[in-house]
Amino acid sequence: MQDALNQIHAAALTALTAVKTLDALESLRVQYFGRNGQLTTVMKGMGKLSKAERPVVGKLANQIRAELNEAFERTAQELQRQQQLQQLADESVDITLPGRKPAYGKAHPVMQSLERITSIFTQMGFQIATGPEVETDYYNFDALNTPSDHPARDLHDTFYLTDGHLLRTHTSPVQIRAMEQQPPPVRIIVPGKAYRVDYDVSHTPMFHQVEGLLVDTHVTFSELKGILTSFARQLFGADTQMRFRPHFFPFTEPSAEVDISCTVCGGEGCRSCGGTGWIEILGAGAVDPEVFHAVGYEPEQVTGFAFGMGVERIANLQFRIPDIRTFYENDLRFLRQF
Ligand code: 2NL
Repeated sequence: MQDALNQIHAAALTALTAVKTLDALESLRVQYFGRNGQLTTVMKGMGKLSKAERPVVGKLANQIRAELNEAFERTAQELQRQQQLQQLADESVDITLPGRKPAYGKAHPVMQSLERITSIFTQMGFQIATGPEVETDYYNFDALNTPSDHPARDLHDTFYLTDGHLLRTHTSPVQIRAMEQQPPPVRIIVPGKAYRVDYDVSHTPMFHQVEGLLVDTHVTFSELKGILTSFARQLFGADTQMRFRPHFFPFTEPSAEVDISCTVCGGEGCRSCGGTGWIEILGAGAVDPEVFHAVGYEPEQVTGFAFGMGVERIANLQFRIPDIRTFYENDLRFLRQF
């Protein structure tokens, strides 16, 4: 029996050195001290010993139990200490790490162009005006000297809604509304979305326009040329050349399409300008008397000029995008380049 006790003692001490967790320690404790534990079982058998053996074996058993208890207690303390150290290491914060940089958003490239265009005109004294994108036939066409049977309506493929409503095909209706609401002089710039049934490398069904309108008692075509020349030189550079080509719009007379010297070759002729040296950037003209008549202005008393440009087209010239549809595909790899 003494041998058995000594073996249990030695085996328990060896097992203790291998214990790595408090859970493992507890199951080891049960294995020796539990109700059916090895030490408990041996001690239960002491009743069968002779009177002479009992005190000797009993003393040894008590001594071993005390020693093992103490060893278990020491191991428990050591494991608890290790667990605490591990927890501290896991939860430690490195205060020397640099902070995370917040991801800044920025304006969409088309909006960057639109804001540059409008700011050039506001610096020249134009006020920004905006209005509804869902319009009536009257504001989008009739008031702009484009009645239902006018051939110019074929130029716009219009998104028609119900009840005589439509998605505006240009931002011009905003100028009509502005003139209805205030007497001359008017000096406004109208940025906004417009819609046409159109989809190819240079057209998306939704696009942006900036239109301008200046109405006063003695506004001339030469002032229009001066303002647009100043605008183009601020946007494309001081040595930009201008060309005004006669054109037709239902709402202006006379009308012109306006070209700038090619931003790529400077006018020599290259692939970008189709070998002509010129690139069209906007349309313009003197406001047709019929338009003044529609808004209640006296055509004999006032003159005015108006112009309009496509923002995607200008953004395209600035950023040189082969297909403007990529502006609206929401691919961040594309958009982050601007
Ligand atoms: C273009 C040409 C243009 C206008 C827009 C306008 C507005 C009123 C009266 C007269 Cl209320 N005209 N707008 C005039 C000429 C040209 O736009 O190519 N736009 C992209």
